[in-house]
Amino acid sequence: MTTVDDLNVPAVTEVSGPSRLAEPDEGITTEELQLAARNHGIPLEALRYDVTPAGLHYLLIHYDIPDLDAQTHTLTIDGAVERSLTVSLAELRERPRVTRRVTLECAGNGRALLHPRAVSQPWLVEAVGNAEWTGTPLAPLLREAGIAPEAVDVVFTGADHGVERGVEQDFQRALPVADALREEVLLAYEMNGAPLLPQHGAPLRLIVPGWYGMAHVKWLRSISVLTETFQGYQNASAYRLRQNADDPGVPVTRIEPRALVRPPGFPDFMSRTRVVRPGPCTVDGRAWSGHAPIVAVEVTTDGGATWAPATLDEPTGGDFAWRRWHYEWTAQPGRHVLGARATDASGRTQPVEQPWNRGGFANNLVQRVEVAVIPE
Ligand SMILES: Nc1nc2c(c(=O)[nH]1)N[C@H]1C(S)=C(S)[C@@H](COP(=O)(O)O)O[C@H]1N2
Ligand SMILES: [Mo]
Repeated sequence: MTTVDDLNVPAVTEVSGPSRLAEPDEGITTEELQLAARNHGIPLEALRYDVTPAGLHYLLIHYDIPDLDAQTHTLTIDGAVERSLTVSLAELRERPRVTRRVTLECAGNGRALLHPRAVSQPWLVEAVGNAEWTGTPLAPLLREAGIAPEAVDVVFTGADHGVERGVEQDFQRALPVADALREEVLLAYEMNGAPLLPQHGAPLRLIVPGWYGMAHVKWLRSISVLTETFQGYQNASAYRLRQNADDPGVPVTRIEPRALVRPPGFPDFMSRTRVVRPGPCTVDGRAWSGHAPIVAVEVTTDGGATWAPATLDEPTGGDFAWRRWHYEWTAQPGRHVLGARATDASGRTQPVEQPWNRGGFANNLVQRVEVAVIPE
């Protein structure tokens, strides 16, 4: 019989650490490309839309998209609660209905730009989207179940199943009880006004505004309350900020501030270098943070040597949605490197040196957009 140990993955005894680091001169592997082709990013020109159309929103799916039936799907709530609950999707739809605009960003966004890079989903900067999620708040359901006073973590289990670094598992992520009870956390069954698409978690997913993507468990089928810290793979092994493989690290939680430039002009097919005509050019983009509202965006047109303030547009989506900004640039002939730097109300900003960690998480290094200003 074949076991998970026979797969071309590290043995279970080696899995406490993060994924391997690429050699200094190692290009993107076929395995990384295979992941990149499954899990696409937002085309950067789609930063023009305040609400990201569902088909342009980034995707991250660890295993396979499971085959679930909205008519028969149920959610169970059990563990350290006074009464276990099982609710159907129809029952969830009868509960109070809330719609929120929420920016989702994968914790691995920026990973492939790190030196050395962790070999995993090789994101550049495009693992982000800002959708409108509709569902019912989680907290009242947890209160109805009656969380035990000694409860510590709430574990969310998806219906997808796979093997990761030798560990066979359902996709599971836990939140500390206090975070699970935050009023903004939703059990979402719609995205942009339509039932969830299969790839975004149909028929039910968790939305944890402000947190990196891994917390927003898709294909949600059960919620279990624990009286001790959850030791599952995605909390205890993956999604930790560590400096080396032996470092226990700290959990990845909220989204670090980031601004992205919507690339101006038109692209060269292969390099994606932008071609812009000389003269006035409005440079714009989006900025967000999961810690606190964005208070400033600065723009560079010389690769970070100098910075100028951008104008923030009026917020359009509440505390957890990205915000548009713009900057009037006079493009002079020649080569330029554009970028933007966001600062939030907590004082967090974006580094100009890479914030390196072993798993390549939360890398909010300033983006580099290569522009060639060429007369017609
Ligand atoms: N069940 C389940 N939920 C999941 C995942 C997964 O693989 N399985 N991926 C997570 C990660 S890492 C991210 S970044 C987000 C991506 O959500 P999206 O594909 O809707 O953009 O879903 C999260 N929820
Ligand atoms: Mo992610």
